[in-house]
Amino acid sequence: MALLTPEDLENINKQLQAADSAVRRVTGLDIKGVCKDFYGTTPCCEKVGIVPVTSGNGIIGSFSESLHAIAGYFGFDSFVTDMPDVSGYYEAVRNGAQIILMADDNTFLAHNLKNGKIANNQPCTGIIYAEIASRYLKTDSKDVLAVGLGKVGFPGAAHFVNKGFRVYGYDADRELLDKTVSSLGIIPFDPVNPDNPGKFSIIFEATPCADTIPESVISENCVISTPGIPCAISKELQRKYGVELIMEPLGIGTASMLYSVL
Ligand code: NAD
Ligand code: 2YG
Ligand code: MG
Repeated sequence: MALLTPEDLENINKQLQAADSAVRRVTGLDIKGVCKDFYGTTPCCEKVGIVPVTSGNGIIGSFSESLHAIAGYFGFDSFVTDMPDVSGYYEAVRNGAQIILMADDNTFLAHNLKNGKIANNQPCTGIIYAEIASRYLKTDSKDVLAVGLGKVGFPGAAHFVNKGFRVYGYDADRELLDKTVSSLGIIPFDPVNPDNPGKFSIIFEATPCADTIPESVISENCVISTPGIPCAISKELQRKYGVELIMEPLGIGTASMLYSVL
């Protein structure tokens, strides 16, 4: 799995503010508003304990601090434990955490100790980026292009299907694409011959690669909702087509996790 770097997380508050403005332009609501409306939950007084984890590739500089900033941004009272790992978990619970946030290289979870709800970052991220794009105010189109159908992309594509969208899907892994086509009933998309079905006003991307969206499918003022890092399209294409880009490295997915466990 592609891991976040401290560079991805630089100026996380600014990145969140920019993402909030984009989400507002696309949906009429800010990130918090979409989460509240989608999950039907509102934070009240839940204390969030953030536990740094040293296993595998170890602590990512500013990961825990970024989660602290993100939790605060969305109105949650949070703290980062002094100790990592099991000692940190113990410290978080002893200090009154109701929700635990922690991540190793494979799993980033939110666990609400009071109601037992648990969330995984990958599906929560895919679903909320799909939900945001599905609310695009400037189109009535029910067609979506989904590029990247892995642990984030699959739940995102499934969310569009559940909401009644016609989903065209592509993944570089042919076997995964075939499996997803049959399990979700989506339409396979061929980026080498993208003439049919033409251009999209809603595109969802979740790959760890750059430049994954062919220019020929990008329509004027389309929304590209992409948790995938690095960005799916160049700055030039973004400008050329007036693309409304929803892309942020950690906060939108974390908000989705937190609201889902309330
Ligand atoms: P994954 O490995 O499970 O899935 C990625 C998929 O992309 C794979 O199926 C792979 O075959 C496919 N792929 C790779 N190159 C491709 C290409 N050029 N065209 C089409 N498909 C291609 O990974 P994941 O856990 O789903 O994560 C996807 C991306 O999302 C990563 O960059 C990850 O860091 C990022 N991510 C971001 C957030 C966020 O909050 N922004 C949260 C979680 C993950
Ligand atoms: O506690 C720490 O500092 C580390 N153990 C955190 C490790 C997180 C690893 N996961 C990732 O980098 C991401 N692919 C998942 C994070 C979601 C947002 N992109
Ligand atoms: Mg995110």
